Amino acid sequence: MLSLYGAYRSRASRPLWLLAEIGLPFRHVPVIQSYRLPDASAPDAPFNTASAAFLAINPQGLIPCMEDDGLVLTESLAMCLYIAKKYGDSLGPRDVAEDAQMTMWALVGATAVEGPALEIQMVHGRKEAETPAGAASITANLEKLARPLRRIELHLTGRDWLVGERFTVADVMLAECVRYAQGHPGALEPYPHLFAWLERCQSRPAFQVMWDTRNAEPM
Ligand SMILES: N[C@@H](CCC(=O)N[C@@H](CS)C(=O)NCC(=O)O)C(=O)O
Repeated sequence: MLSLYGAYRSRASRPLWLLAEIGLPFRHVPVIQSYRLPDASAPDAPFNTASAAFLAINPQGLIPCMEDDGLVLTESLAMCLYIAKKYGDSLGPRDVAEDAQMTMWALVGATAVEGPALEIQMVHGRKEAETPAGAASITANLEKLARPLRRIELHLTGRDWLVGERFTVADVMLAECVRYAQGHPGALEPYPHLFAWLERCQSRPAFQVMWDTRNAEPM
């Protein structure tokens, strides 16, 4: 049985959403980020990214981590692609061209969207956002997002989904990268097709299962 290590309040949300879409039984091991604990090395600390037992599985000390039939993967988007291809049926690629497109969208998410979107999430909603430095950081990161989001907006004009006219792992991976910027009012306003696509993705029952489980976890 596939094992998925990582709290829902982490990039584990990506494979966890996908697993819920597929309905695949799996073993969830709730590893928490060590920086979220007052003392990660305390004897009663929960299983965390600095625990020796976890470092034996992923020496990078990062979640998520996946094990399936002896294969260990780190990198949430690599896990998503693997799970979709092995277990996902139409959520995965039907041919080499779709495979390439799904890989492309994963890389757009990882290299162009995730970084600035996360920066926006980290500043937005905090007191820092009201300082000149915080506001400047949000503006700079919105500018960094402009090119990839415009690219996605154009692609989704006249399309419901990223690849193959159906919901696939590409939508899971990219939606979970774009989500970080979603809380900032106006961040997605210039991109109405992207905004509508994100709403379509997030209204799926499997997303809701993942999201409700995530929100039930302690902050
Ligand atoms: N590129 C990696 C990033 C993994 C990552 O940074 N995970 C964070 C949680 S979302 C983590 O484990 N942080 C723990 C730490 O920095 O000690 C992926 O997508 O899986």
